Amino acid sequence: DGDGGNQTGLLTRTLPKTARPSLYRVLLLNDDYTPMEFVVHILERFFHKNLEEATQIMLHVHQKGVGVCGIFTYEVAETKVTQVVDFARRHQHPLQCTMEKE
Ligand code: TYC
Repeated sequence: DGDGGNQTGLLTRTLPKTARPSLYRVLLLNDDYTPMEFVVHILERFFHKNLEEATQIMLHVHQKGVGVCGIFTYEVAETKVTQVVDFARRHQHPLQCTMEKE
């Protein structure tokens, strides 16, 4: 593996190269009904933010309409979106969470 002949007759070694996975932003969207404390709880529970970080992100979303909760590989991002939306629906809140390629 890695040793190759070429037209020069020299033996060269090919370095193993690992491709980086594509990354995805997980986004929270603002709405008029989901309580602020519930959004803070989501950010603590699913995105491992402390109270200060979670409050900053929640207020950013409240003021600007959208904000980034975290950046993950595809399957992790997809799982976060599902967990957040399921948790919000179980508590009867309309909170929307989505993902986009970085
Ligand atoms: N706008 C909501 C309120 O005033 C709070 C909120 C913040 C809702 C962020 C969703 O992603 C959200 N209660």
